[in-house]
Amino acid sequence: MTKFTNDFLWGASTSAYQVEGAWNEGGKEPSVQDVRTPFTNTSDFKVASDHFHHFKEDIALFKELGLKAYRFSIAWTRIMPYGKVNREGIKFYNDLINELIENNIEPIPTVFHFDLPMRLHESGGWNNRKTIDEFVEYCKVLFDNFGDRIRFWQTINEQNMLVFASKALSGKPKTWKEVFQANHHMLVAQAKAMGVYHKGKYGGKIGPAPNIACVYPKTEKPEDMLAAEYMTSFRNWLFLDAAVYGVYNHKAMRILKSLNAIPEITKEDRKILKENTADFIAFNYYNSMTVSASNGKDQQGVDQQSGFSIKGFFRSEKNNHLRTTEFSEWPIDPVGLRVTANQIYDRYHLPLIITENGLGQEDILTEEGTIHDDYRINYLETHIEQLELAIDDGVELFGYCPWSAIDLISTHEGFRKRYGFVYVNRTDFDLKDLKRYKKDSFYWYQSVIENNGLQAKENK
Ligand code: BGP
Repeated sequence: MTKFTNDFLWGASTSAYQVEGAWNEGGKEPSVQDVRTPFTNTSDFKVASDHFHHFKEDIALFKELGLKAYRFSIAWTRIMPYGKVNREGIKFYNDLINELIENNIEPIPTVFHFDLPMRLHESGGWNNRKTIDEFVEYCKVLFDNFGDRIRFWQTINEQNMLVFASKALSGKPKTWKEVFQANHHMLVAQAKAMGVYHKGKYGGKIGPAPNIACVYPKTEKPEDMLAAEYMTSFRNWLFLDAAVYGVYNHKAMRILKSLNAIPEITKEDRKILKENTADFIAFNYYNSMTVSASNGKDQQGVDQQSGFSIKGFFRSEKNNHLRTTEFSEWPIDPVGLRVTANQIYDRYHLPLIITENGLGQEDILTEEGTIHDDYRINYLETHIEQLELAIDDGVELFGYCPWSAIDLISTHEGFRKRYGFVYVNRTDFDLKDLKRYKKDSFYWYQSVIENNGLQAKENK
């Protein structure tokens, strides 16, 4: 018997700057992602998978895959280039949303996924309080134009990773103080946008989409447990407590104090946070974390998923019980997904949807046009098994959208690191014909969706 409800949203994910391309078409303003120097040996984001021009063909493939939902992001720079509403941008997303609906695929948009308009970046980005108003205005345009067809809006993708990997995602290193002031402005912007949405009675639900990872203590030492608790508060609950309860987490505050990074929070900000909270929680999960008590050295992580350490509180450790991915050695931990989903549900009692989870790996296109990605099938299958168990535990889970629906450019590791169910024929520096091919994982996921879950092992 399947554990998943009949209306469970089996989906898949992408984000605008990683998949769309057409970086300077349709009246679009460049975003920080369009203009930043690409990481060594990786493509820029100018063409990506050219989804902007191929979206109908891609949605036809999503329909064949059987997707019930498509989680994508809207490019702020298409909708409000240089601060003005752009009809062409609105038309593009109207066409995309309508095409999805005509194919019985639920559109689940993210308002902001790492691609701040360049103009705002140059005037201080999220450190400038004015960005809050720009964001809220942009959200209102989205709600007014698309709100009649959207049931689930996500505000900001992985705000916590934007904070902890600010170098990778926005170009230049900042002090902790600057980073957490920017973070505070994002929290206020998110709360204001949720308020505008609720007040406007658009009829759907709205929530945040952070990256949440459970944190294990390296040993049974009480100090390691405390370290795990501190990291959990700092990496996870700081963001969700603000979005769901409208408060700053006390242990995260303790760390911010020691980093001399407590943001300026006005009385009005506190009120806004408290009065405007989330209806559901979307979260991305790739791996768990493991920490021990701090050894007094402060080291930063290298990318958005890898561990990091905070002097006096916790130190990231390798978990010797887990295999790791080929790229960047992220721990592979399906049970961690069950733990994470339970922790979130325990704490907030809101419906959950997983908006990213997946394996980035190089794929080989054979001469017959096939891609044998059994490693990806294995990754996803073991994670879905744990979701079934989480549902058994009582977690209210209404959707699962693996990353990614189609190959796209990794945040910092280029096109070589592929995640899709659909292969896109290009490399980092050769655009080839951008032809789409179905991977083995495509047919596998198609049958998962058809069965509304994994088939019992003995029937396979
Ligand atoms: C998340 C981001 C995605 C995506 C994914 C995979 O942090 O929300 O945009 O990039 O991670 O990470 P990467 O592309 O670095 O492999």
